Amino acid sequence: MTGQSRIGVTGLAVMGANLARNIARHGVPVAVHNRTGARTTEFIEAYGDEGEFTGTQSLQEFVDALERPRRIIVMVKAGKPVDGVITELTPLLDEGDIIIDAGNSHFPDTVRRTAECAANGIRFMGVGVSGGEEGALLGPSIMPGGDPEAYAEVKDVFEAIAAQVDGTPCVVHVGPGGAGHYVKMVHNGIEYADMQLIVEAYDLLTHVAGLDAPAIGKIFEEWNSGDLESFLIEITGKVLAKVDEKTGGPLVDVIVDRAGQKGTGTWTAIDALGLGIPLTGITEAVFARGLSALRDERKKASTTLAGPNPSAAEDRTDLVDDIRQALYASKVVAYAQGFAQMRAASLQNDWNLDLGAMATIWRGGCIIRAQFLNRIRDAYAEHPDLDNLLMVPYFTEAVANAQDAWRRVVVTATEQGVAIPAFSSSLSYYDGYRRERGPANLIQGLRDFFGAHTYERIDAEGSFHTRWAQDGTEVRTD
Ligand code: NBP
Repeated sequence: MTGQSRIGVTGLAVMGANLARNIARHGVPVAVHNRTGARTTEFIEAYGDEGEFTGTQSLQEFVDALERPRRIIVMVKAGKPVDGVITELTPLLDEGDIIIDAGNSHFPDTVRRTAECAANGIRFMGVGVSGGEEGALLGPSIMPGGDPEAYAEVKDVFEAIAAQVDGTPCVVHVGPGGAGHYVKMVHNGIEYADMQLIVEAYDLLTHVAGLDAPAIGKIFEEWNSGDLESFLIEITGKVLAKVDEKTGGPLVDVIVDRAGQKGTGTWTAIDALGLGIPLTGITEAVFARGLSALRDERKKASTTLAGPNPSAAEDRTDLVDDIRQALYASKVVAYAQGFAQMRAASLQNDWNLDLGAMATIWRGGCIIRAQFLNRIRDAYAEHPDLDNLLMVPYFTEAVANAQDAWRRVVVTATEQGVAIPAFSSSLSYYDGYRRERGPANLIQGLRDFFGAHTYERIDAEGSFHTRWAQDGTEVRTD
C-alpha cells in the first residue's frame, strides 16, 4: 500500500512536533506518529488545521501512510530510543526507504547505524538540527549528512523549512556518514565557548567594573550592534534586563550558579583530543561548567583558599571597551579552533567538508547565528584550504587590533582573582600559535631521558637518542 504523505515524523515531543508543523505549513503532506499514541491525538487536535497531516497510531499505519521511497524523520530522545525505533521500523520498510535521524545523536552512532541500515537496504541519514523549539517551527539551521542520493529525495523539503538568510536557506548537504551529526556537535561545542566567553565578560563587568545586571544588560545591547552582533549577545542583554517578580531585583541574581549540560560539548572536546587539535576555548568552557557544578565544594573553598577579592575600578570607561575587545578576540580564537577541528576530521574521514558552507548555514536559525559568520564564509571562499582562520587578513588584523586590550583584561582579571579560563586560554593559544619555536624541545629531551623516545635535531636529518644515564653520548636511531 502506498500512502499520500510526502514525509513522516515519528517522535512528537517539542522538536518533532514543531518540525512536523513547519513542514506541513510549507504545503508538504506529513504523516505523524509517536510511541505514546495520545501525544499524536493531542497533536492532531491542536495543529491538525495547520496543514495536511495524517495522524497514525501504529508504526505499520505510519509507514503505510507514506509515499515511496518512504522518508521518515525520527525525532526521539538521542541514544537507545533511536536504535529502538530503527529496529521496529526496519521490517516494515522496503529497499531504498530513507530513515532520517534528526536528533542530537553522537556521530559514531550515526556511522554505525548507517552501516546497519545499509545491510538491510535502508538509506540512513544523520541530520543535525539547531535552533531549539522556535527554530524547529520557524526555520532551523539544518546539517544533513549521509548518502547524497538520499538527500536529493528530501532536499526541497529541507530547503523550504530551513531558516533563510539573504535568500539562502540555512541547509546544505554536509557530507557522507556521520558528517552531519559531527558538524552539529562542533556547532554545539562552539556554542559552549561563546557562552563561556559571555559569562566571563559578565563576571568582569560585575566584579571589576562594578556594574549591576541591568547596566551590563545595556552594554550587551550596545555590543549587539557592532562586531559581536549575534543571537547569544542579544539574548544576554535580555536575560540581564529581566526583573524577578518575587524579589523585584534582576532575575539573574537569584539563579543558582550551577550550569547544566547534555554532553555535546564534552563529545567535541574528547574528539579534539583524539584528533590532536588544540581546542582550548570549547574545552575550557566544558570544564567551567564542571567547576560550576561543584557548588558545595566551592562554598567551602571560598572561606578556605586565599586570593584577592576583586574591587571595582574607579575609571571604568576603558575597561568596558577592553572587555569587549577581549571577548571578540577570544571568540575569533574559539571559532578558529572549532573550524580547525572540522578540517582535521574532514581530512581524517574523507568527508570533504566545505567549511565556508558550514559558516553560511550557521548564519540563521541556529543558536550561534551571528554577523561574524559572514566573515568566516568569506575567508573560506577566498582560501578554501585555510589551515587556521587567524591567518586570514581580516581576522589577523582584528586580533592584532584587539590584543593590547585583551592582554590588559587577562592581567587585570588575574591580579583581581577573577577566573577567566576561556579568555586566558585563548590568549595562550594565540601566543603559542604565533611562535615559530616553542618550548617542546625540552619535552622531547625529557621524554628521551626517561623513555628513550628519541628526538629530532634542528641541524640534521633523522632521529636521535642520548644515553643520558650512561656515557652521555648521542646516537642516531633510524
Ligand atoms: P526528547 O529528547 O525529550 O524525547 C522525547 C521523545 O522521544 C518522545 O516523542 C518520546 O515518546 C520519544 N521516545 C523515547 Br523518550 N523513548 C522512545 C522509544 N524507546 N521509542 C520511541 N520513542 C521514544 O524530545 P525533544 O526535546 O523533542 O528532542 C528530540 C531530539 O532533538 C533529541 O535528540 C534532542 O537532543 C534533539 N534536539 C533538541 C533540541 C531542543 O531544543 N529540545 C534542540 C536540538 C535538538 P513518548 O511520547 O512516547 O515518551
